[in-house]
Formats: sequence, structure tokens, C-alpha cells
Amino acid sequence: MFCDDADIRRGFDEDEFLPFFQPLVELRTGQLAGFEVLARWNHAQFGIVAPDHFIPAVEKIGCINELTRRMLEKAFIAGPMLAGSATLSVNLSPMQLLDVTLPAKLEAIAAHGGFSLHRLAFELTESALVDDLPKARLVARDLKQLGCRLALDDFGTGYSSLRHLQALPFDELKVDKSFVLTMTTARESRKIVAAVVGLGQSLGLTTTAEGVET
Ligand code: G
Ligand code: MN
Repeated sequence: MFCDDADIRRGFDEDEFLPFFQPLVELRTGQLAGFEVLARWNHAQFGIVAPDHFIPAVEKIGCINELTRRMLEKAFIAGPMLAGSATLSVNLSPMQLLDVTLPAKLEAIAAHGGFSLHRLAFELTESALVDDLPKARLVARDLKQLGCRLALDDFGTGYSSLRHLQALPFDELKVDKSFVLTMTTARESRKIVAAVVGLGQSLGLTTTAEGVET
């Protein structure tokens, strides 16, 4: 059956998981700033499958670190094709921030792929922060010591967003696409986005708008 454990394991065996690259553009200059690395499953039978259809199952069978490893390895191969300062942003599942072995593994993958960790950012959702904050802080600190940046993903959708912003040493704020997509038609969404940009500026964070598609 599609997306059951055996099918996912088969997908890993066949190396069917691959990164898609979503451009990040600096609004002020129009320059390409980097890419978000998004997992896709190039399924033998169903073709390209979006992450919301397989990430929960990959997490459940304990393969999310393996998925991240493959995304990083494949993305780092593209590293030499990126402009000098362009960055890569990779999504982490909440549980991965509680894995104290992640920083050392990441360092090894980056060294092997010849990619500078100063050009890598990790995106975390707010739910990463509720389970074991002291441990998440340790892992976050180690990641930052390696040079990585941390982004708070989907900002504005969880509860206690502002408190989470203080909980970890974030460098970036990503405004949830639900606000951005409705910005051109809903005044309230515009106000919210403006307020989040202001918040980012006050806190010295880079603010990214998700979901700009037109
Ligand atoms: O469909 P779309 O590419 O917009 O989905 C993006 C979302 O899917 C990300 O914000 C993230 O939540 C999830 N996602 C995509 N790639 C990965 C990945 O490699 N690891 C994890 N944990 N989540 C991912
Ligand atoms: Mn993201």
C-alpha cells in the first residue's frame, strides 16, 4: 500500500527521495539569496509526492534523520553551482532538535560534501520547542557553533509564538504563507505581515515571506 512502512523503506532503497529547490529572493535588491531545500518523493508508481504525504510516516518509522541526511548530501552536491553567498535552508522535524548527535553528523556530511556550514540554515516549527526545551537549547547551541543559522518556520500559526521566539537563538523568522497568500486581498493579513516584519526588525532577525508564488 502507498506510504506504508515497506513502501517508504523501498523508496529509501531505490533512492527515490530528492530535494527540490525553492528560491529565496531579497526583496530590496531582487537578488537571489539562496534556496529552501524541500523533500519530494519521486515515487516509482505515483510520481512526485509532496512532503505532507510522507513526512509523518517517515518520522513514525524512525527514518527522518536518514531523510535529512539524503537531502543534505544531494543539496551539497549543488553547492558549487550556487552563487558565492547563496544559502541553503533545510527543514528539521521537531524531534530532530532533540537529537544530540545531530551536530556531529551534520559536520561530517558537510565536510564530505565540501559545503560551508556558514551557508546553511535550519528551519524549525514552533512545536519543536515544547517537548524538552533544555535539550533543544543544547542542540541549537551546537548547531550555531558550527556556523548554522536557525529560522522559526510558519511563524504566526502556533500558539505562544512570541514566547517561542525567545526560547532559542533564532536568526530568521518565516511568516506563515497563510498570511502572505491573502495579503493582496485582506487588509488584516497585510497588517499582520507588516507587524511581523517590524517585530523581526526590532529583534534583529531576517524576515522571510513564505508562499510568494506570483
Ligand atoms: O509542499 P511544500 O514543499 O511547500 O512543503 C513544505 C513543508 O514540508 C516544509 O515547511 C516542511 O514542513 C516540510 N518539509 C519539506 N521538506 C522537508 C524535510 O526534508 N524534512 C522535514 N522534516 N520536513 C520537510
Ligand atoms: Mn520551511
